[in-house]
Amino acid sequence: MTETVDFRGVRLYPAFLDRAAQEAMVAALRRIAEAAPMFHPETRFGKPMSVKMTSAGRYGWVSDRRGYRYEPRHPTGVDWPPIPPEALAVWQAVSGVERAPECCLVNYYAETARMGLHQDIDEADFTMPVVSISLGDDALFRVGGQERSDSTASAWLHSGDVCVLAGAARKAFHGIDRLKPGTSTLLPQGGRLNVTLRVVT
Ligand code: MD3
Ligand code: FE
Repeated sequence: MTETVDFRGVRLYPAFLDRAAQEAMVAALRRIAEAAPMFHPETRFGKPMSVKMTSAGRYGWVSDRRGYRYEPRHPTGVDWPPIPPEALAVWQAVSGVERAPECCLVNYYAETARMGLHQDIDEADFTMPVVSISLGDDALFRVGGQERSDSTASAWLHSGDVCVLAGAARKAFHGIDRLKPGTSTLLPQGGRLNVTLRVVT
């Protein structure tokens, strides 16, 4: 079992997935993107996000001019594909809860993509953790407190790292400031994939 590190209430499992497990996860994510193609969500202001996204599970996360929300179908109208067993196994190993995740959100960061500081508060039950899996290039992760004005701290996330956001950290502001391109050979085109598993209802 891997050691954990506490980073501002975020439980980090460095190198939780070995190379073979990372490759299997990427293959599973490619199958998700074949069924439910990645898209650049639009912010409330109509500006496309730099990160591309898709989802698996009963609910997927979408954003457009109508706002941010979970939807039972991809914008094209197709059902989201099922959450892959490889991702469910990570959830079962680290989440500490009995409920199964209902959304597996897949984020793709090209070299220059970033994600601004935000909270994940569109879910109904904040006693349910969020589990995140990093794949590909290193990413500079920033986490603060429950108020946007709270001080923040940063750490690099590496391919194969898993984070568990539970307790007070569940509602912490967080974001991805930048990638360090060329730091991983996992994805032939470079960049970074992040998987977050969530209970939505
Ligand atoms: C800390 N994704 O999809 S994952 C997101 O790397 C998101 O793609 C980032 O933020 C990414 O919403 C960060 C790690 C993460 C996820 C949820 C959190 C950190 C969190 C919720 C609360 C605090
Ligand atoms: Fe988030």
